[in-house]
Amino acid sequence: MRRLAAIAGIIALAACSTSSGRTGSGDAAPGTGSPTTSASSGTGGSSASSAAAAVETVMAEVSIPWDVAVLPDGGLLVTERPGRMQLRTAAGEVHRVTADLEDVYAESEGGLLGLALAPDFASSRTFVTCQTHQEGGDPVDVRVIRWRLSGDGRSAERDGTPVVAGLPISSGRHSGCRLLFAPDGTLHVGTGDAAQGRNPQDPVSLGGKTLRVNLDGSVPADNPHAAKGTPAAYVFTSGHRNVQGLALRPGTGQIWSAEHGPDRDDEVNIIRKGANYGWDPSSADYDESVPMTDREKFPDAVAAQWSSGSPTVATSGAAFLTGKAWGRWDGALAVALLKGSGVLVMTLDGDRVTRVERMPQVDERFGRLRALRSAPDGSLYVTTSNSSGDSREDLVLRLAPAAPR
Ligand SMILES: [Ca+2]
Repeated sequence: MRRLAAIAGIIALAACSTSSGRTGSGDAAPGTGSPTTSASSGTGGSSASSAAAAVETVMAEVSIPWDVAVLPDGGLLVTERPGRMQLRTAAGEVHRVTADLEDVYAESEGGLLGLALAPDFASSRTFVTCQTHQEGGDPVDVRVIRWRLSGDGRSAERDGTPVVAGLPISSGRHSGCRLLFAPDGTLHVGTGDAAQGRNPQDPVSLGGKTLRVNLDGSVPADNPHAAKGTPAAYVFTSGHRNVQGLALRPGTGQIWSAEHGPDRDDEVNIIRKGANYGWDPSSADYDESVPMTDREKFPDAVAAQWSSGSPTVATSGAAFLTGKAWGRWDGALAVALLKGSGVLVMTLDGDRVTRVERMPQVDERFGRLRALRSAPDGSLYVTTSNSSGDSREDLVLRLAPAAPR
């Protein structure tokens, strides 16, 4: 474990020495900023030496594990961005899941991305993925695909009809794409703006949005633009840059998101039906100097619940911590950081973020962190994101709840 952590750290340092040459929060490649979070986030706490015992590597030698789902029996299903799925059984055996992923366009930030189990997975074995799609080597779109996992977990059968398709793609930059089922059974999809200026505010573009769709691909009748017909009818919220995290707040129907700012202002938002989140880089081809939430242009735009300020930390996956074993962090929102190489824990009072701390168990120990998912037993799964190409430098970690002092 210690050796793996050290390797991850070396890789992160090596990657940081190269410039990605693009403006951005460093999703495709580490940014050039400090790997620590900004003081403006009100951080506190420091690494606790005793915390190391609470971190367990449950999968190694994986390549950009973009998302992880906890199966009802305690097993794990993992998507890897280069276009692979793996399963770890409850007994700890890891094997590849055979699946038709030939069409995945694994370039830039594109590839096999978000993953979510259907609410009835225990009986149906149905799950969904979000992935970039190519034809003849050319990127076509980002789409949500429905799958059925075999009884032995060794293969997945693909449904030929996408749940939703047509999410825009360009080079693969800002492809989104996070998936989350709400308590009412609808599927929420956090998308990226494809680094194209008009998408976030274009009502008929599925880029720079969150979408809400039924598992069978139909439009929920109470969607805000249901009467407009597709694709606008899929849109639940607009004005996003690149939604990377979606988390359901326990005991509520509330969905929180995390998204990347350009060279400032990563955001955590509450997703509200029909709302605009104020990103509009359309004044030039793709003008990233505009505010993440432009309330001059859009007075009704929803203000972020938390913003990184400058520098960014590259907020990625998000999950709520649950269970008394987390102490005062029970009910807090955890957000993984790519560039920031850690996890931020945001304590809430109602909807207000009252305190932001770095989680000592993983702080600057494992390089870039991407996905977060809470398990029913209160533990937290975290994936790293340090591979380049299809190298297998990454880990899936399990964190046992540990109350902060
Ligand atoms: Ca915003």
